[in-house]
Amino acid sequence: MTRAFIGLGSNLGDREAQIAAAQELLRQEEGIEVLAVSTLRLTDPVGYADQPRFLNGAAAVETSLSARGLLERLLAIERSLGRERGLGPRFGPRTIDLDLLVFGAETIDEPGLQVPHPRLIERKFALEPLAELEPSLEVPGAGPVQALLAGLQ
Ligand code: PH2
Ligand code: MG
Ligand code: MG
Repeated sequence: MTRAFIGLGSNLGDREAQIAAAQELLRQEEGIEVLAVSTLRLTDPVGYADQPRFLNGAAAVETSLSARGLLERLLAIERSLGRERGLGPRFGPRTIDLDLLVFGAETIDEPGLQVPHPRLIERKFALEPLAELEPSLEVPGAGPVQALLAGLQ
């Protein structure tokens, strides 16, 4: 079993409803147990400014899946909630975004699968909910989430 952390994001349509639906679908997955979900917060868009504010949070899960297996489930949930890839700009608006942020102590750099998430340590909107869930969480190769967040502020 591996403990993993998933970033939750939405800035198109009913943000709260889509994040709630994503949580519900995560809970229904075999091999994924949702341990905790952070509070959700409105955040200014990063990377591509001309878009609505995001609702962001994070979930802690325990899973019997591999990192690749978990990622595939996340992408399937995104698709089932109407996420369409490759249409808008990179970092642009999205109905639902489920990002694999941390997968146990693993560091993976493969096509389509990088953990920890390559932009996690520079993103307050991703670090903050992680720090809320577990301040002492060690981001492999980077340090405790609390220290990473303090370094950004
Ligand atoms: N996601 C992005 C790009 N920019 N900005 C905020 N505030 N929150 C996000 O979740 C986000 C973003 C690409 O996934
Ligand atoms: Mg993302
Ligand atoms: Mg994503």
